Amino acid sequence: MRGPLAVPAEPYEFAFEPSQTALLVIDMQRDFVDRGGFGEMLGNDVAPLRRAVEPTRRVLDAFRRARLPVVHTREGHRPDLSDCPPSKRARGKLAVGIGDPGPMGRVLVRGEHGHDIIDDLKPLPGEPVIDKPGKGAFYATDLELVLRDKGIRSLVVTGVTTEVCVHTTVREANDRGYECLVLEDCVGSYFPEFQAAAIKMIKAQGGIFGWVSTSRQLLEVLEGGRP
Ligand code: TIU
Repeated sequence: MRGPLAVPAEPYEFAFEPSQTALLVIDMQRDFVDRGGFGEMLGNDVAPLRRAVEPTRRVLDAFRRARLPVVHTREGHRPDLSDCPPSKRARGKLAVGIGDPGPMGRVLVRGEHGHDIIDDLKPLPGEPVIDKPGKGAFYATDLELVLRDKGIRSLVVTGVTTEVCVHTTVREANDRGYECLVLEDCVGSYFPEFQAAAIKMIKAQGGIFGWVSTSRQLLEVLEGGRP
């Protein structure tokens, strides 16, 4: 693929070199996204998260066809919870919290069914999966090393939830010098008002953390005349 390319975006067009761009798919885990998972058990409406799945799958397919790098993340902890701050475990005073038996196995514990990525967006062999103990994908992970080794400078960001792990990761990436394009139909929040505010915050002040566009606009640029 020839670069550079430019996608219509807000606050202005997002220019990127495809060979230096990765797709980041953040925390599309059963426990957050699926009906009957931990997120829904806490009383959240998973519908807005589920709406992000299909557009994200289209973008994922396009990156795979173009042989551009894809990186997935999962939020979770070691089975002994030695990498889970006690403050995180205690937060919310939940009857069922991190490490406890939940609807899809132990909540946010690596290796459990609910912790893994939904079938629709299942990583392919060769696509790195970054297991992260925090909300941000750079904190206490080797994501930066993985991106540096691939020569990545720009990130197309998708995943959940918009105002928590997506925002934290975009802020971390921005501080490290990465250019982030967030696809608003490929990110989701349990709270519509947080979705709207989180998207506005990224593109405010001349794009303080990054750019915002849609999957359709990106796919038109990436795959222009594809039948
Ligand atoms: N991945 C992610 O956003 N983790 C969260 O805990 N999100 C909530 O919105 N709770």
